[in-house]
Amino acid sequence: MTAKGPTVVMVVGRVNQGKTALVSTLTRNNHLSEKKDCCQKTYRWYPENEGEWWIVDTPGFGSLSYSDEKVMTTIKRKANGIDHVNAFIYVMNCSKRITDYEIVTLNLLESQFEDFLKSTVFVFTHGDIYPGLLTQDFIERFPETFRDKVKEADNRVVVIDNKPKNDDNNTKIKLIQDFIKNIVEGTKVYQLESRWSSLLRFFKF
Ligand SMILES: Nc1nc2c(ncn2[C@@H]2O[C@H](COP(=O)(O)OP(=O)(O)O)[C@@H](O)[C@H]2O)c(=O)[nH]1
Ligand SMILES: [Mg+2]
Repeated sequence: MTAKGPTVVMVVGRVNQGKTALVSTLTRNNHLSEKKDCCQKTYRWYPENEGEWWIVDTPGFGSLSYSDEKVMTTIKRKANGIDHVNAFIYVMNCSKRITDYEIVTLNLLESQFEDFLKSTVFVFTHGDIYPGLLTQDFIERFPETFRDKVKEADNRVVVIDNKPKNDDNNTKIKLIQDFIKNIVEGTKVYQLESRWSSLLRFFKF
């Protein structure tokens, strides 16, 4: 476990999947952000009886304006007083077909964060298109290569709607929190890099 500091949850994924909207949902900041910039913002999240958690919204992979390498450098760097990550949320839009790009992005994250999937919850946004969907049935429909990734994450999958007609996300939020609690109880903590070492890596010294 890390010496001190809050539980830090980093929200990652490809662009335009609902990462920022999910952060709003989780932190109960109910308005959805329509902004599409490449910035990394940290929010405080107070899950019931859990003290203070921090949640980091990150720029997405697969953007036309930023290379994946630049996004990775941003993600791996200490920023806003955050020097470690305890768990990740990998966000995908469940109304879109799962493509190989997703596998490429997951492989990239796995290459940079040891045992990435062991510390990850998969959250699917736009869940309103599948009302009453059982998560197990949803997982069964995944292409095999992707299903293997999810299996490595012990099938931690949550489908959520960031724009619910009536505010019924409490169970889903609780499920995400419980998954994260389980991950955090393990010993893995990801230390982030100083600005200097991330620059060195960027220039491939
Ligand atoms: N209907 C619906 N729209 C969503 C949901 N989640 C995100 N969006 C919309 O999808 C678009 C992309 O979301 P955003 O959070 O900016 O994606 P990001 O690039 O991954 O941060 C925005 O227009 C959001 O308002 C959802 O669960 N349902
Ligand atoms: Mg965003």
